[in-house]
Amino acid sequence: MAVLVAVSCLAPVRAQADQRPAAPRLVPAPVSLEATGEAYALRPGTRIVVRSAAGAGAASYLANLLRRSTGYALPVVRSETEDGIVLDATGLTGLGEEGYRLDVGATGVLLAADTAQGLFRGVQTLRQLLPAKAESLKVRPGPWPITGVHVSDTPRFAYRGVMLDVARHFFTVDQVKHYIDLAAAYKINMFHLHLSDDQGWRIAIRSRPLLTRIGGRTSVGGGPGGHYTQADYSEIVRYARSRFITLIPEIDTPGHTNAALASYASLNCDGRRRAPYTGTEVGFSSLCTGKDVTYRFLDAVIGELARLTPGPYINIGGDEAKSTKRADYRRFVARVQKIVHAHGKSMMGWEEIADARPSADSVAEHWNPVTGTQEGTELARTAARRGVKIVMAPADHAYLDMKYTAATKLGQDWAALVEARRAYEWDPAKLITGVGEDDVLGVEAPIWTESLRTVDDLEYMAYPRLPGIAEIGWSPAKGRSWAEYRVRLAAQGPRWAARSVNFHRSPQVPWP
Ligand code: TNX
Repeated sequence: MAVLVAVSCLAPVRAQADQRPAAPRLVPAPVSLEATGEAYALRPGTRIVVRSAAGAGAASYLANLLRRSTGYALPVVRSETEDGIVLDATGLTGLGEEGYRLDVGATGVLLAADTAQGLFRGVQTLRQLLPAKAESLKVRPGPWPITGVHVSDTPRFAYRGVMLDVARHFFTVDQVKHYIDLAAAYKINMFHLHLSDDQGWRIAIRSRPLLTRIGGRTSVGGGPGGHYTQADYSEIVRYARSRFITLIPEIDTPGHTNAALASYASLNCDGRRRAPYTGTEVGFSSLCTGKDVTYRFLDAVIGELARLTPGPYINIGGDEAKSTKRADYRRFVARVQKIVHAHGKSMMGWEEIADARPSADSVAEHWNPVTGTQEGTELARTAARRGVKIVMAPADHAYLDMKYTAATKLGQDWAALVEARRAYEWDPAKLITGVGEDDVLGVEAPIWTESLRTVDDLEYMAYPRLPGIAEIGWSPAKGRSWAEYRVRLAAQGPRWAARSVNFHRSPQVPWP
């Protein structure tokens, strides 16, 4: 057991309290954290020890990460007795699927969880107990102290997601992996991939080859577009899974479908192919909801996607269907929900689907920038009343494509200007009257890419806001405050710098 407070016996009681070791600056904040004042020194001979096969994934992930920066061998060994950095998934913490306990003392590190997933989340905490240079992609000189702590941790919400729009601008498999990796560090566990929109169709569907041959060849601004083969898609699924992140594919319907309407004439009510679209308007396209061919098409697309997707959800979009009559929209969503169910999945969609009597296994995503009892909050309330769980992604807090300030070159401002503080200062269970903690499945930070073309662009818009959304999803609501959070957030800056992440140096944050 570590000595908690290193002070002289003569020190008065008051002074003892004041000299408590400073807490390490962790994001997201764990449920409980106690600094011991000790440290474990990572050395050339340190071994990463797994007590059972369940620890192997988290152990090799940690070893690979730290080998890069320390240059140490860090062998992963399986042993019941050895010390070192010990990963133990014995199932005795009682902290749930994603919970973990982490004890770091001078003589060793013990990370314990009930599942392999819990160990992986705990490894993300362990990372932040090392100096920032541990994130470096090149070998750096030591020393490599791991700050002494006792941590016990488990998430507030089961769903903590990010969404990436690869339709407006296409991102390669490697770029997507990079985006996933950065988010995994903040205990994100859901990856919502926006695979189709007016400007592009990004996933190969074997039975409908024109979707990628025609619909895949465009993007905003007239660039060349691109698409994932089914093997590419499976590689993204596998990669996310190795980070204990569930992939949720979205095929946006019945609006946001110009790329599909340009590929197959039969999907249009007038039987005529649409011209490709490379602008940034929304709301002008619609599948022909009265034609059977539309549902045969969706059955084929959803069927192929469902077979490639181990996660429980297929996202059918459903947003901004301004060119679909309301009654048609309702019938359409009800019919597509049946198709999703027939392929063994649950339906997810933007909050508009709440209006179409989704079944209780469905999930609706709140995105409109409205709060309290304002007009526009009815959809989320309706979802809650029908027992449909809600993911909170209010555009005026959680959209990573909103400009930080009027001077931000990238992004949009239709919902709000969203600086780091605004992205952090909200509570998913208090935003909308009639939508409480039990109605909320979790939070998501979407990044729309009309104006974002490169990984540098994505990084700049996501950091430092994404960790704030991740903390809202993970950490207890009680005691959260911007004044305290901004100091912990500041400590992430050097970690991003060490990995060459292009983050926005928000003046609201006291970067070191
Ligand atoms: C609205 S929010 C959209 C997207 C745009 C985004 C830009 C939502 C469900 N739909 O189609 O890309 O705004 O911020």
